Amino acid sequence: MQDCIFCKIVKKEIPAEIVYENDHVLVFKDVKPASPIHLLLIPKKHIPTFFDLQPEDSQIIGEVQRAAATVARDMGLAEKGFRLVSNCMEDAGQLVFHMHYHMLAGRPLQWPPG
Ligand code: DGP
Repeated sequence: MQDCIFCKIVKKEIPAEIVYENDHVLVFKDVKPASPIHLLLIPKKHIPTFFDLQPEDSQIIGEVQRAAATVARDMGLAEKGFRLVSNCMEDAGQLVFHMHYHMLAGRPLQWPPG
């Protein structure tokens, strides 16, 4: 999508610190980290929110989640773990309308979140 910042990162039109990429998934560092490790995991396909998911997107979303495990292992998080969260629309604080998961790790995290 033309005006989507994450689509521009996918197309390498704007820079990002990419840590993992495959045909369907891109993982890069969040520009405003909320924890020592804060990554964004996105489908390369432009899907604005969960409400836009189509049946054929199931595999892509599964790949995003599997990429979380791959990246976490590579980053040495297999022992301590990580949190994966996705903000969907206004009340959750979604700012970028290209579906994404935040991977937060590297410190004990509070629960419930604010
Ligand atoms: P959310 O509120 O869930 O939509 O989170 C959007 C996140 O995206 C937020 O933590 C900041 C991050 N972000 C926004 N623009 C950019 C960017 O251009 N580059 C990177 N790396 N992260 C961005």
